[in-house]
Amino acid sequence: MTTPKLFTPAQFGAISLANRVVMAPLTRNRARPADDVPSDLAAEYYAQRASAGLLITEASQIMPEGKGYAWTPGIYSPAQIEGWKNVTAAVHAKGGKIVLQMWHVGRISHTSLQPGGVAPVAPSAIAAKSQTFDGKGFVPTSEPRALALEEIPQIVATYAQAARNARAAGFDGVEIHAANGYLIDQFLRDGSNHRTDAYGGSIENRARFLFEVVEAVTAAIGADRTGIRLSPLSPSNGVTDTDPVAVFSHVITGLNRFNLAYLHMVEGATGGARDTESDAKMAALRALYTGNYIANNGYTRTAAMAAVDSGAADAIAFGKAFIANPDLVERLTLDAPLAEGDRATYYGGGAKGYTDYPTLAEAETA
Ligand code: 8OZ
Repeated sequence: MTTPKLFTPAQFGAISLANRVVMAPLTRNRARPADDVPSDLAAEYYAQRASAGLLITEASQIMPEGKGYAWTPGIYSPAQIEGWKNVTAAVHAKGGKIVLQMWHVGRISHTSLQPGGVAPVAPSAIAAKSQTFDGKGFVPTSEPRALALEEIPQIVATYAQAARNARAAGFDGVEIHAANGYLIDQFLRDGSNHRTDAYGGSIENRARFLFEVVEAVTAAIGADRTGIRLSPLSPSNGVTDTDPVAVFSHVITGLNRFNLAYLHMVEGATGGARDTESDAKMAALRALYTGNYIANNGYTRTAAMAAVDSGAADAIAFGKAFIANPDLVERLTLDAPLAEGDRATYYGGGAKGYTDYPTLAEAETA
């Protein structure tokens, strides 16, 4: 029997993957509260999962204003860069590859998480119908302040600086988080972007911020080390849009010219069930892309193998399955049973539910 393509190597730009099973970005809220430095346990957590073809880190804020939840890590301070060095060294020591997901939450934040307790920033002063976690409990997201036109270039430049910081921390590359209703997605959608300047109105204008970020990041560290994640049909974080297929047709077509390491798409509703209507729309959007394509959302082993064998995807990102199965690649290879994660320890806490899930071999000898 030939090896399913899912378990064979791939080359994504400058990054060589040993297989096509990717660990999706997973927010775990365990960074050091005082300064958003990745947890001391993060190196062990990621290294345990290093047999993935590629690890994508949890979303990490590019600047203090880009933070929207308690205890998420940053990639802007020297201490954070040092903290991430432990992670990349541990993953590389085990032969893994790891990219950092760069994040600005925009309006998905709360004044208590912002420097000086001020309103978070967004394309327009429209509150999301969403909630965030402030360290004590779930709170409604705060009404944002609309970014002034003059402030936008600085945020674009901060993405580029974050990408340079990620490389300084030893990452193989970065993933631009343009999904799930955060800042870049807020610019794309007409429900959250009511601007009347060059960044609002037409689809071209709403996509301007995304393309400026891609331009700046690829200029800073190379397109062959830059990926991007989109979630065209996801209602995450109160996203609304009258014509997402038109918006993302423009975005995906425009991304082709950059020759990125990869495009990573959340197919359908993030973390939700798959449905045939969104599958048909996603297939049409996917067909527009000419480069390496990572598919995500609810893939079973069988569906993942079929998607990669058929060329529908070049790799598959698994999220929740990686929480409780550090050796997910080995389990998928063997068609072994998968462990179930404990939701109570997904967000926040220490080693429990983070670094204490056994591999299959450890579980069998325990
Ligand atoms: C779960 C909880 C908090 C944030 C995303 C970064 O949805 C997130 C996230 C997920 O992309």
